[in-house]
Amino acid sequence: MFKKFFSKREKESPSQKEESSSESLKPKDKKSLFERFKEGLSKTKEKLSSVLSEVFEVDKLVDLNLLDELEEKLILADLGVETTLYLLEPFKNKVLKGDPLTTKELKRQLKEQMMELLIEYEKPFPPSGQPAVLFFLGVNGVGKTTTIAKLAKRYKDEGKEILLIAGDTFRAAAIDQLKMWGEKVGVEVFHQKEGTDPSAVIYQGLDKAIKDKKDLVLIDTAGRLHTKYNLIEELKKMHRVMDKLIPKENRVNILVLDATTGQNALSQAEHFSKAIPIDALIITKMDGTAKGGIALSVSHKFKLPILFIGLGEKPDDLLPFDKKAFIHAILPD
Ligand SMILES: Nc1nc2c(ncn2[C@@H]2O[C@H](COP(=O)(O)OP(=O)(O)OP(=O)(O)O)[C@@H](O)[C@H]2O)c(=O)[nH]1
Ligand SMILES: [Mg+2]
Repeated sequence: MFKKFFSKREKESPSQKEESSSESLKPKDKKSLFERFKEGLSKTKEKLSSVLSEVFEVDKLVDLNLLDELEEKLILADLGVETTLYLLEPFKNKVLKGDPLTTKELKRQLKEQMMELLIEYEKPFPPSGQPAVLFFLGVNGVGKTTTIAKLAKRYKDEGKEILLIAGDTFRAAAIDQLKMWGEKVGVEVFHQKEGTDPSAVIYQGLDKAIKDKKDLVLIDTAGRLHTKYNLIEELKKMHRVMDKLIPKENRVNILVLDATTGQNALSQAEHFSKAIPIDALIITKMDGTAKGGIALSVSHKFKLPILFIGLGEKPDDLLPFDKKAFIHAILPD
């Protein structure tokens, strides 16, 4: 399987290669992806639709009162103050100038602006290096380990040789959890004892991945640490260790955020981006919350693309982020 996968890729032109390496970010089946977004995001949709339908109920001319009302509702749907004001500013200016604007047109333009606000991931994902390395960070409980398992399954199914590194040495159960997922999904896990320096585990794991010619390495980290070190310093150290072995262009630092925490996700993004450069986001637990608007807020504020969203606990419940499907799911026509 592995050999077949590579002999096929060797014959491809560079542009074909690039296309196939970012294949997993492309919706494989538009219709089912759309349906799954709709189902998974139903709580956010209900909230947004119920608040917005009052505003958009009848097609009438927009005035400042209506925009104030809309402002309040978008903030309640967890788009955050900054993003909401940014979205509504052009409409306020229009109304203040006395230009006619209907609620129907407002809704259409609002959706268009939401699309522009969501940053696209422009590079191939995962990177094409051997190995490509995905480094996961985020506070405890956001879903890092589960997301790693879901992605490991996804890329194993595509024929990639994968290694997981148990860089969360904070507690034995975290190592066991990753080992359990490794067995379930059928991928190798590199681990050391609880309490080992996570940077050392990462170094040894990456060294092994290079020797074993793995295609893809996914590194789990802890949202907290034992000791004297603080988390930020420890993450910086892990980053320096990766610098020694893997070129930057072959690595993606992924911040995992839990949608149910709403605006708190913004302070997490701020906190972690002080440690290392964040390249992209994965937002989990979108299925359990009406706070899906956080995706717009965090992507806008930190100019970060969202790679995937988590819509459940099972290995297949991770979908590539499709901004059109997302906006349509939370704000249907
Ligand atoms: N509903 C739902 N639950 C999820 C999703 N992603 C993760 N979870 C659940 O969230 C809980 C925490 O997930 P973990 O993967 O252990 O989180 P973690 O970030 O690794 O946590 P620590 O190891 O403590 O730092 C688990 O019960 C997961 O099943 C999701 O997209 N939807
Ligand atoms: Mg974990």
